[in-house]
Amino acid sequence: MDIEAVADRILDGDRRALARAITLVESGREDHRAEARALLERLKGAGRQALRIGLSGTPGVGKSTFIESFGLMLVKAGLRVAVLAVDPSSARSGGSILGDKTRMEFLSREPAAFIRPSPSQTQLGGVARRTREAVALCEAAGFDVVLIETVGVGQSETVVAEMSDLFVLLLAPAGGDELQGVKRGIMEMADLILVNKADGDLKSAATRTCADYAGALRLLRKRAQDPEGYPKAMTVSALEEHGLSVAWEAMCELNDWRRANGHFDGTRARQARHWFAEDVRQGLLARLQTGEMRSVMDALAAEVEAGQMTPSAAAAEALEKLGG
Ligand SMILES: Nc1nc2c(ncn2[C@@H]2O[C@H](COP(=O)(O)OP(=O)(O)OP(=O)(O)O)[C@@H](O)[C@H]2O)c(=O)[nH]1
Ligand SMILES: [Mg+2]
Repeated sequence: MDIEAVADRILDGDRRALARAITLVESGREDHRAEARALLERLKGAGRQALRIGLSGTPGVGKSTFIESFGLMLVKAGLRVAVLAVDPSSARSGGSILGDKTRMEFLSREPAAFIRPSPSQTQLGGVARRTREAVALCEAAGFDVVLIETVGVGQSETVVAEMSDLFVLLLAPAGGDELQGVKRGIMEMADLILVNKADGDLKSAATRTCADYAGALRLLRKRAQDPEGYPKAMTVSALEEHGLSVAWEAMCELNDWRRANGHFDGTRARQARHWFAEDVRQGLLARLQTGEMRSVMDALAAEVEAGQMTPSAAAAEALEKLGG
C-alpha cells in the first residue's frame, strides 16, 4: 500500500480510501500492522478531532433506529457522521452487518455518512484496538461526529466508554418500578441516559422510567468532568424522531463545557495512556502464545505439574525468559 497516497485521499475525505484503511487496521498480519502504524502516524499530524460518542444499549432497545434518525438529523445539520460498532458477540450471523444495513437504510445512502460494521473477531482486546484505530482514521477523514455503537453485554461498554468523549446509554421503558438491572458501573460511565420508545402506549412508562433514572443518577458520586445538571436522563423516540435535537443540544452543552474546562483534553490524554498500557499487555500475552515462548511455557508447566517446581518459581523463570 502506498501510505502517502492513501493518507492524502483520507485527508480529502475519500470514503473508499477510508474503508480500505480500516480494512488495513483490522488485519492482524505483521506487515499490515507496520503499514497501519505508519499510516496512523502520518495522519496524526493533521490534528483533526471529531466528537466521539459511545452508544450502548441492550439488544432491541433501538440503537440502530436511533443511529439512523439521529445520524440523519446531524447530516441534515451539515455534519459528517461516521458509525462504527464494537460487537464482542459477532458470532450472531454477521452481527450488526445484516440488521444495520437495513435499519440504517437512509443514513447509509447519505454521502456525508460512513457506516462500518464491527470486525468479526472474538477477542475483545483486538476489537478494541482496531476500533480505536478506525476512530482515528475517521477523524483524519474529517468526520465531525463518530458514533461507536455497542450491544450492552458485559465488558464492551467499558471498552467503548474508554474511547469516547461522551458515553450515551440507551434504555427501554421499564414496566413497573424495576430499574432494568442496569449495573451501577455502567450507570457511572453514562454522561447521558436516553429512555427510548417514548411514544404511543409506551410514552408514560418512558417518562416514569426516565424520572427513576434521573433520581438514580443524582445519587451517584459527583464527577469532576461534569457541570451542574449532568449526567442527565431524558426521553426520546428514535422511531418518531422526538427528543433527538434536545439530546444533541445536551451533548453539545456538555462537550463545550468540558472543552472549556480542560476535561476534554484531560480525558483523551488519560485514555491514550490507558490504551498504551493495554496494548503492551496484549502484546505480552500474544508473545506467550508464539514460537519459543510457547515451548518454554509448556516445559515449565510440565515441571510444575510433576511437582518439580513451584508455580511461582516457574512463573519467575518464564517472565525472565520473556524479558530477555
Ligand atoms: N415504539 C418504538 N419502537 C422503537 C423505537 N426505536 C426502535 N424501536 C423498535 O425496536 C425494535 C428494535 O430496534 P433496533 O433499532 O433494531 O434495536 P437495536 O438496539 O439496534 O437492536 P440490536 O441490534 O439487536 O442490538 C425495532 O422493532 C424498532 O422498530 C422507538 O423509538 N419507539
Ligand atoms: Mg442494532
